[in-house]
Amino acid sequence: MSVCSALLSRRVAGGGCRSLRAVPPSLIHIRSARLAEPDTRRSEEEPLWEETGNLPFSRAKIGSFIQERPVLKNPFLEDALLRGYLRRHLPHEAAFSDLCAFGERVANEVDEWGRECEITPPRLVHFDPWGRRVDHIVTSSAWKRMKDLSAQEGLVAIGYERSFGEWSRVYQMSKLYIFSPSSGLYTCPLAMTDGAAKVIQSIGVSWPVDEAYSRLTTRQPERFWTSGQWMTERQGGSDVGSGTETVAAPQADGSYKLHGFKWFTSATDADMTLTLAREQDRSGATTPGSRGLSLFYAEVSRGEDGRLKGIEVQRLKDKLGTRQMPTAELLLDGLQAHRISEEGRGVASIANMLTITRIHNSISAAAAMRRVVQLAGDYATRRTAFGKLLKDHPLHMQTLARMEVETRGAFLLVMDVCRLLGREESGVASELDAHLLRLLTPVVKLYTGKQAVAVVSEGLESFGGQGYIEDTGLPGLLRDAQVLSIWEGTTNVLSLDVLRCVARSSGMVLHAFFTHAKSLLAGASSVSSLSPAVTAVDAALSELKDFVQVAATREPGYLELAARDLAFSLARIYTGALLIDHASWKEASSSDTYSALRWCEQDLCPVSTQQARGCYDPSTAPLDAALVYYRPTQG
Ligand code: MFK
Repeated sequence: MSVCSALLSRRVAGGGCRSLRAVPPSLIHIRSARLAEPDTRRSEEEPLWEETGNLPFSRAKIGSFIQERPVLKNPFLEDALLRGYLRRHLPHEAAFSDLCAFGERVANEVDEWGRECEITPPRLVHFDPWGRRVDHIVTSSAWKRMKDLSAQEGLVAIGYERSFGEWSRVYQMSKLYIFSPSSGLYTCPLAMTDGAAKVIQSIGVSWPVDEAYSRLTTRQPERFWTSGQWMTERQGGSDVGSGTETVAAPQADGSYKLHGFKWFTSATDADMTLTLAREQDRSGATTPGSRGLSLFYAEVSRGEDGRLKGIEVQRLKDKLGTRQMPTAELLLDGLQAHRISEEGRGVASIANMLTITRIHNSISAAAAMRRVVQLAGDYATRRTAFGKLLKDHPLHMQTLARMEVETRGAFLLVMDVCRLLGREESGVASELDAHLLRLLTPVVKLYTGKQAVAVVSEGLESFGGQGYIEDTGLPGLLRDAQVLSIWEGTTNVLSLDVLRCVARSSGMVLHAFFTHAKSLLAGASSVSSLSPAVTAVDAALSELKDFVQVAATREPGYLELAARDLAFSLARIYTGALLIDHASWKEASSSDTYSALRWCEQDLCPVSTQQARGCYDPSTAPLDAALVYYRPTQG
């Protein structure tokens, strides 16, 4: 007989507490805890509980059960798809051992720093104790360590060293992928640093940006610079052509002084920036619209008096997430700068930066999904409910499996874009590759941004209430995911960018899309287990082709209404083809096949589905507006 049941029998025999037999053990514990409070009379049984060493709630009053936390393990070793993808495409021992060692460092060291960045957010000190304006952005020591680590690990440099030729971007982005969720958002300055290096490289590495380029791409922490990208002004971040008020006043020495107000400048502690401004002519006049915008390079430095030269930091942004990172409003008050694009070619020149930062954004999105799936999967092996571990509840596992499928799709889509970028940069890209890169960059950004919010939100739910508790570190994942669909172009702006590149290429980007997707399917045609998926993607491609043919004959507003669904269709179809392709690899696992099949069960071509319902017909726009603004008349 256990001590507990012996006790119960004794009490019942004494007639003192008959009803206890029906009371669940947990309530008995609560009762005995009350008895143990200092001012309460001690019960006669208590010495016996103490003797047995079985006196729960006697001190802490919180019970003995403590839920085990989810454990972050080496994110490289834990990621079967990442390792499989690299084994297939980049089977280099050096890359594997570097990623493995970095994964170890992320789990055992860097993740803590990321947490420190979150709980020690940057703050702005406007004045020194004697009243002198200094505008110091004070960041945590962890944030500074992230900068050194980024240089040492070559998180930007790898993309420019090109040690692995056309696969160098895949290698670089794999590192960023395992780093991102532990990075305390340091991936944001790295994205812009990478984008700035890319812009400089495409313009030409010469004065005045040669020194900057070497610092952006170095592995030496003491030389490493990060860059900002100051584009958004008070009128907004999407319509840059109309919204940019900053003017560039030419100086006698050929440089410029910038005057303007930048409304969202991320990672404001950067060492330099690329920014847009309107060049003034001799009379001070500027050209309106995008045609008046040029691209400028400026260093962020301080004078001997400690003040920022030509910049005032108005305030730090109070953001939903990404609080680890300083985002500020800046008054440019005569900031010295150099024009690095041709006059009026600012938007086209900064587009290279947008391509890079949008790919980084997509890496962060896929990485956020992967992280929450890893943690939720680990937690399911530690958490018991309704008599068994969560992992033994089929419905729970179905939910995690769906998250896994989304994560796999996002990963393959973004890695394929990195593959294309690497090919372009190493000079081996075909025309088809170049078209695909242009089309898929907005597609991957907009699709993974949305997926990340959904998957991370679902992931939090899989922890129950603990997913909602700040110091677990989990809510921060969701807050930080929300920026991914906003930053660097919203879903709708990027959907319109898809239309832009279709129109500007006279449809060649779509031709490349169909050709490559078909070739991916062709490689899997002999794998019978994949045939339902192949059939589904094939059918979706036909539907998409039909849509394009019909849309080409309709009024311009038709395509605009369809833009978002079109972009989603491109993402789902292409991702389906990539999952199929990966699953047809000779070393693929049954999970690779299963995820391809599952992915392809969804509506792969929503633009066709919605078209059949008349959702883009001319009557739709006024009906949508009427629905949004419907107000019942009184009574
Ligand atoms: C993690 C930190 C988070 C902190 C919180 C952040 C909150 C949000 C803060 C922000 O605001 S982030 C800023 C987000 N803004 C953007 O990403 C810009 C979004 N807007 C666009 O992308 C617009 O489409 C764009 C500004 C590019 C439209 O400008 P235009 O001038 O109307 O474009 P236009 O005339 O179609 O194209 C001009 C040239 O650029 C053309 O070249 P050409 O003259 O040679 O033909 C285009 O081909 C080229 N171009 C435009 N987009 C391109 C591109 N080239 C390549 N790729 C692209 N995506």
